[in-house]
Amino acid sequence: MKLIGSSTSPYVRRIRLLLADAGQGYEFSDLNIYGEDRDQLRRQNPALKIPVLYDGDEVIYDSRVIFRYLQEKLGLAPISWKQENLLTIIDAANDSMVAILLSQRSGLDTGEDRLYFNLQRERVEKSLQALDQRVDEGEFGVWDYPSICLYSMFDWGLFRGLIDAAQYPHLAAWLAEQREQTGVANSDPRDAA
Ligand SMILES: N[C@@H](CCC(=O)N[C@@H](CS)C(=O)NCC(=O)O)C(=O)O
Repeated sequence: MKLIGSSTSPYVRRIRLLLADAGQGYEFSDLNIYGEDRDQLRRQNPALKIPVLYDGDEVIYDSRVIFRYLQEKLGLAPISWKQENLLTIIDAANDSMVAILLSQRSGLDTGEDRLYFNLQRERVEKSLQALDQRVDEGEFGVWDYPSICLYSMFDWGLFRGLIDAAQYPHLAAWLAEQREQTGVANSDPRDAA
C-alpha cells in the first residue's frame, strides 16, 4: 500500500495511526501540497485533497472512505451509527479549523466579526464541547478509529494554536493518556514542521 499525504495533516495522521495499529506496512509519500509538490497532488486526486491510498490497482480518496476500505480489507471492527455521528462531529471541527488556518494564511483576520468566521468558530467550539462531554461519558475508552480521529484532530488544533486546551479539560486529559498508543509519537506533526 502507498499513502499519499503530508506529515502535518490531521486527516492523513488518522490513516497513519490506523495502519500502525493494524500492523499494516505501507509506503508514505510526504507532499507539500500548498508548495512545491502541488503538481504531484494534481496528478493524484482531482479533488486536490489528502489522504489518498493506493493499493494495487485501487485508488481511494478521503479518509472516511479509506477507513471503510481498510476495515473491509484488513478485517477491522466496523463502527456503529453512533460512532459515525462522533466522526461527523470530529470532521466538522477539523474542517472548520482547516478553514480558519487557511484563512489566516491568506492574510485574513479570523477574529473579525464576519459571518463566515463566526460560523467556523462557533462550529469548532460547539463540536469540541460535545466531544469533551462524550469523553467524560466514556465514549472514547477504546483506541479504535473514532478515538484515532479524535486524537489526530484535537492534537492538530493544539499544534496550530487554534484550541485552548483549558476549555476542554476532559479532552485534554484523555489526549495525555493516549500518548503511548502505537504510532502516536512518531507521527507528531511538531516533528515535521
Ligand atoms: N474529507 C477529507 C478532508 C481532507 C482534507 O481536508 N485534507 C486537507 C489537508 S489536512 C487538504 O487536503 N486540504 C487541501 C485544501 O483544502 O485545499 C478527508 O477526510 O480525507
